[in-house]
Amino acid sequence: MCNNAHGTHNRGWGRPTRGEAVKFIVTKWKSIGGKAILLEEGDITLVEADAIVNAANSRLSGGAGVDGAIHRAAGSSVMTELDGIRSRMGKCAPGEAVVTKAGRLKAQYIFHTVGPVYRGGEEGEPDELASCYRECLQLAAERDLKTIAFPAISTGVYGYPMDQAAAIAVREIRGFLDQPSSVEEVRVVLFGEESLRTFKQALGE
Ligand code: AR6
Repeated sequence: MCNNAHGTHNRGWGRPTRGEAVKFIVTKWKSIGGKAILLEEGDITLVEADAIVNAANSRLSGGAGVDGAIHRAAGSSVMTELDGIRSRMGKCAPGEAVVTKAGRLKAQYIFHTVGPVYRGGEEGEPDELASCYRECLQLAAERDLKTIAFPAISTGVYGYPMDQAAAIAVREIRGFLDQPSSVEEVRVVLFGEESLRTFKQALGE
């Protein structure tokens, strides 16, 4: 096991450390302070973390992909809470995030963030996607949370190329973990081996 600063290691753990979602923990990266990024393949709704990030839409109205799966798994209390948020603040812009409790998920909170729709990459999408990660990590730190799980925001219905999205995600998470905060572990939960491979490359494996 490689625990050197900014090192990575592969370890074929046959079972997850927590929860049942994760088939395999493939890569663990540790910052100088011992904080970790875990890349995992599985269903994020089954992951245990203090906060789980949802890839939502601006209307916060639920949808397909991760959004649909999270609402189904968490139950209707989450949409009821979002209804209240929506009536107070209207739409949630790309790059921003709102917080609800997590219903039946094994988490305290869901951070609903709105990724950019990919339109070629020159209309501010990289900044918006980076902001999604930063905002959610900041929300976790403000709540003194230790663990947070992200899906690959914008890489499904919103069409962001996985390699570009992975590079942004890894850069933002690493940058955040290099600063002092309560957050000790960031899990990126990916659907499919191809996504996992791409994130692994972004992590420098
Ligand atoms: N666990 C982990 N990853 C998942 C899961 C899951 N259960 N389900 C899908 N993915 P997407 P977006 C992966 O489309 O691109 C919704 O309709 C998926 O393979 O969920 O940000 C919203 O309401 C992909 O790599 O989110 C919005 O309208 C990644 O998660 C819109 O989709 C993100 O795919 C948001 O689109």
